[in-house]
Amino acid sequence: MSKQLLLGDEAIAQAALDAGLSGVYAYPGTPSTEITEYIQMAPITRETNIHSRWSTNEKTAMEAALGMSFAGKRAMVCMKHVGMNVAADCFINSAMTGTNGGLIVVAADDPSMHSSQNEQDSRFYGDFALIPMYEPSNQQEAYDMVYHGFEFSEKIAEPILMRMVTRLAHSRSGVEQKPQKPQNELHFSADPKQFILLPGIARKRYKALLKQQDDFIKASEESPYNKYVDGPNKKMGIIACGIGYNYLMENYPEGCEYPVLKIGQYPLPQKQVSKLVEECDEILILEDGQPFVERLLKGYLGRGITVKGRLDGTLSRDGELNPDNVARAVGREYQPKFEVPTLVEMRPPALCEGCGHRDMYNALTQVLKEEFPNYKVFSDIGCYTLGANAPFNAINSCVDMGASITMAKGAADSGLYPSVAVIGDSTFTHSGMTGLLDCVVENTNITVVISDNETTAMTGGQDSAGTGKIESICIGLGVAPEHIRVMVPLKKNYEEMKQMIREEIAYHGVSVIVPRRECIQTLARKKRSK
Ligand SMILES: Cc1ncc(C[n+]2csc(CCOP(=O)(O)OP(=O)(O)O)c2C)c(N)n1
Repeated sequence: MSKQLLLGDEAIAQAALDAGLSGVYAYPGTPSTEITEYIQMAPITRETNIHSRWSTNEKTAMEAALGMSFAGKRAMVCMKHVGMNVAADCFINSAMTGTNGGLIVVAADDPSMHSSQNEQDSRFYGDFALIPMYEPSNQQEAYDMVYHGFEFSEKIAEPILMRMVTRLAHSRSGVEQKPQKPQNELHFSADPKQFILLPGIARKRYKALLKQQDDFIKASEESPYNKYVDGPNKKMGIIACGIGYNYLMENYPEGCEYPVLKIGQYPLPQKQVSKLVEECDEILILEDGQPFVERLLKGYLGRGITVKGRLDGTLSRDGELNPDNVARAVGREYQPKFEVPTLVEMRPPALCEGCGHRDMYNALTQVLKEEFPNYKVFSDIGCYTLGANAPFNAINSCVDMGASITMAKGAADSGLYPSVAVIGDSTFTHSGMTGLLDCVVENTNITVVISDNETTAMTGGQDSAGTGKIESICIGLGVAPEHIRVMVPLKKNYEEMKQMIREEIAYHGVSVIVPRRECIQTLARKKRSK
């Protein structure tokens, strides 16, 4: 079959398409976005009607994919690691219902926080849900895992969690494709109550899931993605997970002197881990992200076997693995084959020149600083978070998607005035709407700025679910129409904007201000493609 140069994300997408995918469901988030974008662009998606439109958030994505699996078809859900927190309710319960058509959940983790607010490790979620997980060491393995993973999911009737990391998602390598499979026909579970998690049914299903755990361990012991490679020096044994194996091999082109257990499938293969522990004096764990395997091996008291890794300081407790720190952990000096020249000096990200968020912050902070000095601004996640930096220094918080409105509410409940929320249009529909409803229900004294650039700009300009609907959503949630004020954020409009802001802050109740101007990046792209 043909070989293509693919990003890790693209390898996952191509594998899903080749394996007879019927639908991908996702909300954008670095480093997972390219999976869905690749599927959207693939000719087969249009030709065979594969679902690929963006979902409103990760929870709706996860639920829709479970629905597709319910109907017997193969579905994939993709998200960045923090998206797992949003999807978690359905994700954990999907392990309880089990699946019908194959279901793969891709969580792309971001160790070192290249573009995230934390570096949580999604393997804890897979462990929590008690389902098998894959963690590829390279792009080909990512392809193979997804291609065969649907079958595995259908065999065990459970979802599979596929854990990626940024470096693998965003680097390219040659990937060999496998033959195209057809989509599944619509078909339903033989058990009509499988997906009804009433306590009486859920208890039975939970026992069944617990019973499956030994089979999952056996599958890991027999998995081609877990490999025990013996070495002559038994002073140390190495467990190398996912991309950690790649970094280790970079240091040992001639083969490693220590026994190595490569991990690509969880739960951990018990037999191979026992063999390594019995044969070696101490164990080094190489895992990108948090010390998931290390904690399992060490146990709570950390007595017994000697385990080295992130918990004892052999490797840093935070940040990514790389060939350098892996070299130090195995007592070697990493010799890069070539110097990487500095082509572009590092600089902090900034709002684009001409961006509407700039004009929104300029008008807003002028009014607040001069007329309402006790103000606080609760912001959210998107391009407008860059209002935290100079010259704006305009915001006081950014925690998780949707938290602007609800934190501003809590602060307003505490007596803060003015309490202002700034949220983007995509983040508003992702998880700001319910918080706004809380404010309406209690008539909270709050001013919400929905800075609408009619796209999901931060992640590259994907469609935004709220485009053309923001005012009607707010009216539907119960905001008084006269306190929904729309403005065009441009310098020439500053006086008019400032007057609107002044009036809505003075209003004691829920008001919404919508500065609306298309993102200059999507605008430029549209002009170029004309
Ligand atoms: C739970 C979660 N999902 C996805 C992301 C990735 N992400 C960060 S901001 C953002 C959307 C921003 O869109 P919008 O609110 O419209 O603001 P804009 O960037 O367009 O200004 C996304 C998808 C995230 N940080 N957290």
